[in-house]
Amino acid sequence: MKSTFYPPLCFLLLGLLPFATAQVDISGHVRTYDNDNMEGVVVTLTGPGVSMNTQTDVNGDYLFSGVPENQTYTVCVDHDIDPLNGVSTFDLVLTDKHMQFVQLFDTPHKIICADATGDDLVDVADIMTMRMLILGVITTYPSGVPSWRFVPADWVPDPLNPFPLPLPLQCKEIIVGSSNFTGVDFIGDKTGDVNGSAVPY
Ligand SMILES: [Ca+2]
Ligand SMILES: [Ca+2]
Repeated sequence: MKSTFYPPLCFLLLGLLPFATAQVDISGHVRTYDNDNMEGVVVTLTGPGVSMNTQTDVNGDYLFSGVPENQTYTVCVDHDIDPLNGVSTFDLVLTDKHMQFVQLFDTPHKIICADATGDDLVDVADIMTMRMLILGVITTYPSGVPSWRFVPADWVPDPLNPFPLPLPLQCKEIIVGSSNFTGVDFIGDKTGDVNGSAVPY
């Protein structure tokens, strides 16, 4: 009697499916140095064959879903809007006091904020730049300095000199395994605002 082999149906179906890579989620949070959540910050994720972007929500949180596992990725943040946000003559006074060693900034993040010219120094040129911005002589910071500069939240700067900022600027490289990757957090420093009066939007 002739016999015929019929492979199990599930094997046949598996043969029709494309190769599927397991996927994970990558998430994080963006805030100011004084813990205000930052909404609307553009977050990008790049890696082998992957380029995604999203924005932080009202709680400062972001999420990338369905990212292929076991890859190295770069997460970057950007929020280059409203350069004048939070910048007033009081910031000039405080920056001058820091420069004169009369009243030093109490966090290295304020030193980053004060460097309006982006040359990794806080000096009179920064005060002049802030003043020109307040007066409307300029509408953006020189040398491509963005309105907000971001550093990874787990970065530990020298409290007296946070420069140079960690590379790649405004980004963090992460090695993702087979589990969800959480806590890719950033701190935003508003250029020209050394007393935290900028609105964190
Ligand atoms: Ca400077
Ligand atoms: Ca201010």
